[in-house]
Amino acid sequence: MEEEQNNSSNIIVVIIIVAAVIFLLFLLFQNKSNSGDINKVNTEDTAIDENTQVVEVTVKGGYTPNYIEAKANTKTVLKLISNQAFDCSAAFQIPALAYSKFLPPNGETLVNLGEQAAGTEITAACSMGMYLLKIKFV
Ligand SMILES: [Cu+2]
Repeated sequence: MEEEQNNSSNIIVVIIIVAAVIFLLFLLFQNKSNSGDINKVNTEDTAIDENTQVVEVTVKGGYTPNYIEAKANTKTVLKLISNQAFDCSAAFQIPALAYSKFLPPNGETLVNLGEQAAGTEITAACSMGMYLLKIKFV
């Protein structure tokens, strides 16, 4: 009798572990397909005209604001304003656009994010992934 109970609780534990693994794989797969939707662009093409939307972020001990909603299907230039950025937020990366730059402690840096479809989310981070910046196109 006791053995039967042990067996059924083992089966429940196995089912929970399998479900957790499937859930994690699902999350991983979802993230991959999302980043695949990002339009690859020349990040150096930072020309700004009247149709360009400029998104401003202050760099100092992280990114402020660290979540921005931007207009979809519009050329978008990210303006990083370093203000006494003597910390690792200056080691700036956008992995999905293969962009990586050491920002000056003071001054402005422009990054072209291109035109992105609604729902696209671009994540930037310091090189250690400690500070995050998300730009969502809506
Ligand atoms: Cu960091």
